[in-house]
Amino acid sequence: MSHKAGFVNIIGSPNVGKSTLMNQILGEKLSIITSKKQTTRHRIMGIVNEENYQMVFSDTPGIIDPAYKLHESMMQYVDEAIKDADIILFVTDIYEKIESLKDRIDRMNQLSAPVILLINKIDQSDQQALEKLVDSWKDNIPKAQILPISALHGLSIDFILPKILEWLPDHPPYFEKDQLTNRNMRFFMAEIIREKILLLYQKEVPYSCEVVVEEYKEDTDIIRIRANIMASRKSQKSILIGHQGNKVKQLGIDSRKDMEEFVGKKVHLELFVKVDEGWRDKSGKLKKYGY
Ligand SMILES: Nc1nc2c(ncn2[C@@H]2O[C@H](COP(=O)(O)OP(=O)(O)OP(=O)(O)O)[C@@H](O)[C@H]2O)c(=O)[nH]1
Ligand SMILES: [Mg+2]
Repeated sequence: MSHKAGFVNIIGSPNVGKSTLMNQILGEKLSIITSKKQTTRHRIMGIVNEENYQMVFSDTPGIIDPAYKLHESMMQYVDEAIKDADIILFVTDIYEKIESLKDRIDRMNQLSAPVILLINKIDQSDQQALEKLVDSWKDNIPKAQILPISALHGLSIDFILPKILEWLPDHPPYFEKDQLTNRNMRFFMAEIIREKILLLYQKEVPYSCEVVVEEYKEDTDIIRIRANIMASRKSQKSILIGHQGNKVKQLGIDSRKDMEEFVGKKVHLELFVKVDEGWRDKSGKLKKYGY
């Protein structure tokens, strides 16, 4: 019996719904989601395994012009994902202006990999506007298969997998058939804390933080987790901690709740706020933090 396998890489602007889409396809919350841009900082693989195929999806950071070395690393993930894709899921939404995406469109047209263009958030569009948008996308990337969807509401998501399967190359599996991702528990725990930071704090603070899980210890009925939140400036440390530690306490409560859901077990969580001056622009630090 033949077996199909390949890399299906999700790329697009910040906030268009790439992570929502990957989670929806997997039926599992692997990637964190917030209404803020630059929520995703890494390439995160989510694997769909069936007897005769394996689809290795990659969620990637939203494409931006780098302002920090951190962003350069993030864009490197995107670049690699464009290069090693067997199939590209190019995500846009009903709000994006096609004219602002000229470079990306050119690149898609030059790629040999097939492109599925997903126009997301159709729950917020009307039929007429959507038809016009689909037509202009057809003109811009003629080779693309275009699907209007809503990742959040699961609209037309069922059409995506059969399309991918049509184009998926014959290949043996790349990963063990019971493997669901390329990331470990520590990574997902750190991401949960980062999501809660994005939700709980304003402006630049979430973007200046990195989360490092220092300890992940599984006992019979509880998992003990110790994590450091690294701020890039001293002034941000006190904001993160809050008056009498109120903010970081809330952060712990919110994070623990999601962690327990993710691991299906009780979690004991300890959080420490530290300063790592200017880490976002230091190559050595970025490497240490896994970028
Ligand atoms: N109305 C609507 N909102 C959506 C839809 N899909 C995603 N969103 C929302 O859009 C916001 C961004 O979603 P994400 O999945 O984090 O977007 P992303 O492209 O991964 O963003 P980055 O990681 O920052 O690049 C969140 O508030 C989602 O709830 C949709 O189909 N309809
Ligand atoms: Mg994302």
